[in-house]
Amino acid sequence: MRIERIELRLLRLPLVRFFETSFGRVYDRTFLLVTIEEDGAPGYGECVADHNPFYSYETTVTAWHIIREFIAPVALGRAFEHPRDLFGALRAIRGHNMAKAAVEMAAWDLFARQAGVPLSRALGGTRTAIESGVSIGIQDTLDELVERVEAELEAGYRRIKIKIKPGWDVEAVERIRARLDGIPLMVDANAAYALDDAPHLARLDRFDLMMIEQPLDYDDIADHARLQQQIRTPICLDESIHSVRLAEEAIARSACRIINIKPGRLGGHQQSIRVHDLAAERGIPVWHGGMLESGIGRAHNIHLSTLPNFSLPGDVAASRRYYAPDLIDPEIVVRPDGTITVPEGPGIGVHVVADRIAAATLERVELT
Ligand code: OSB
Ligand code: MG
Repeated sequence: MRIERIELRLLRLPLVRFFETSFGRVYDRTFLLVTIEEDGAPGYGECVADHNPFYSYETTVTAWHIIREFIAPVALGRAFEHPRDLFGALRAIRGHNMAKAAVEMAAWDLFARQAGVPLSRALGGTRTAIESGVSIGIQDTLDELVERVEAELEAGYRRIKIKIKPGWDVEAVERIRARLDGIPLMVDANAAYALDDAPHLARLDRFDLMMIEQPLDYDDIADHARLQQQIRTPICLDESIHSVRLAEEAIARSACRIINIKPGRLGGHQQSIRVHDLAAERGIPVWHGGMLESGIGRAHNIHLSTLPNFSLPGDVAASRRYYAPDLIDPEIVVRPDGTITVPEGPGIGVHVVADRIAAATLERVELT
């Protein structure tokens, strides 16, 4: 493929409902949309970098800068045999995985469209439907939390994840368990604790949680290994796993028993497949994380989730939980059995609504 044109847009969409993590509460989502083109055929990629550098150091502004000044010249400069070659071609750029991923994923979409196959097939996926879970943010009250958990179970979701932070953890889980014993339940701390909190986190052990996601700092594999020796609940790493090498290190040091895969964090589909394969080899289950994506990024996530070692429900939920309307039509729906059907058309296989994108656009640039 030869990428002839890259369009970069900065978009803002209001969230259907606020989302609160240990980083704070948000009411809307700002992100970049990358559209690439060859012979008039498009490829779409969503950059999951946020307005602020809280989840990762990347922001919409750094991603814009890195794509425009450094990634686009490489991507536009030569023909690629396969989208899997793009990440390696960007090696000289250190980090900035979210910026790289947006362009790489757009290239995969274009590649699959040109081949006339669904992206899932191009990625090596095998499923026709994926299992959906939900991530429920911190609420104003524990009563509201329990209500939301019940509503999502009612909608069919196959596992519930709640966000935790100091002051909103053991009691929150206790309240849910008191009412809904036995449901598949997990927690995500987004790095809100320190190793000294181990005795406190061990109080979660009696609730039979599927896992605790990223309890400690984003760059701390050593302390996660120490923590895992002090708690029974399996640790899952999200923020800490930026590369195949870090995944290997975390597994080797027993810093986690499960890995959350987000292509934005890892630099795209190719690196995600490599972490997926490595984890499979080492007997570590993976699941697909979410970054409050619009339907475009969400469609990518669905396709990647069709690989066989995505053996736990992901944070890949229905459009209506996030954006109404979504940027795609029809929107992504979760069936009453808690699964999402994988789109069958070429590429990401969803129809992108141009005027909704135009309406949400704050800035736009075209690179050739
Ligand atoms: O840690 O998984 C996370 C959203 C934004 C940033 C980080 C995370 C999340 C979520 C939401 O948990 C997942 C989703 O529903 O998209
Ligand atoms: Mg997480």
